[in-house]
Amino acid sequence: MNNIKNQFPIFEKESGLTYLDSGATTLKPRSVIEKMMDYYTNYSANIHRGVYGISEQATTAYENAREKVAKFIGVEDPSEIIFTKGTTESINLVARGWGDKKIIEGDEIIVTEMEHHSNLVPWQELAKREGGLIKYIKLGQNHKLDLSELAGSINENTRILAITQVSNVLGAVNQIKQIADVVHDINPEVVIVVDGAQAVAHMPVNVAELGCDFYAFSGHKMYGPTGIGVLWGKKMLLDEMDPVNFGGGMIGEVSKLESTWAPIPDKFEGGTPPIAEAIGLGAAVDFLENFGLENISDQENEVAQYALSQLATIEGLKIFSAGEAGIMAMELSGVHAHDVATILDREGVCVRAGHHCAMPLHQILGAGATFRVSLGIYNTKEDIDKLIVGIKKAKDIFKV
Ligand code: ALA
Repeated sequence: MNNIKNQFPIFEKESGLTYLDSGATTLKPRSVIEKMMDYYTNYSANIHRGVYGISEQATTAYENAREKVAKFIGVEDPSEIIFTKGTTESINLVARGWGDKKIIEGDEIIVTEMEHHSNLVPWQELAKREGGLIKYIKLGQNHKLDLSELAGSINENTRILAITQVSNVLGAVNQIKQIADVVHDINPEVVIVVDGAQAVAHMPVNVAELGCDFYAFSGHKMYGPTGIGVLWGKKMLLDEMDPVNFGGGMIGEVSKLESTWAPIPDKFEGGTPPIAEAIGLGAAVDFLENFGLENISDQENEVAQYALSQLATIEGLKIFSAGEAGIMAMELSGVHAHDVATILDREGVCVRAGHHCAMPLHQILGAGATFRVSLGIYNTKEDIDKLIVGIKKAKDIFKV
């Protein structure tokens, strides 16, 4: 993976850029940008509507992207891939489309203490609407989940387990297969919804092997465009779900007072979809597969281990990380996370600061705010050296 930065046009303009915020969004490779430009320049027609050449070309490109995404996460039937705006919309679709129909008073929804608000708030709201109960899997040692009480928390009222595959703060990788097995041994009916936003660009994912029912992720965190995401669901569940976005393209028949719905995936893709974005996402899949997810994971892990070893030498730095998936949040004693991030910015180093859309987790960690390093395919040990210099400058400036 030598000279990978050459594939990202942003580095031509910003040669001093040290981008350590891929958990927020990844930079975009030339191949993705060009694929989208090609659509806009050469065949920017609407899909599924025209019988003329460029509309059919656009439809084919859009549906090819769906097939690529399906293959990418080990799904045989591309109609199980629903294009959404992103992970948040995907999870909200399940909460509304499946949850509103199926959850009744007294039903239990299990979440974990490390969830991003996207995989927490939709379930809180569903529970409020339908009279459900939210229960938590707690954080244990080493910034990993404590699974010792998992079996005890599942019962005949459990309907949903909503869990992230990779924490966007701790980088902890949850063993979804192992967790799904425990849950389904006790109650085979539990629907397992996995937030894969921080996983898909960093490790091979096969949803059948994970044993989950729904899997959600975003294009822009996997070198694709913003405005496109994916919800994968088992066909049986998607078929019984209600659509939540009504209008053109998602109907079967419409009469003056009643309508029926198109089969999946169209049922959930009302209105003109993000065509260029879907095509760009297909190119992002090609980009990732060209390197191989195993190779990407190995390289990111090597840089992450180097980062952890270097960060450990800085006095007053508390690191909240399981040391996995290239994600590590931290706190510098006596300096607010936003101040650290601002000083790092002056050094050309981009990190995210705040609660990273995980307020309950930060309360549990006892941290008001943290700054977070999250790696991508382009990061090197030199990037980490610049990070370390920047954190030391922050210490000097604030005299801590
Ligand atoms: N969810 C994204 C992050 O963790 C935005 O930064």
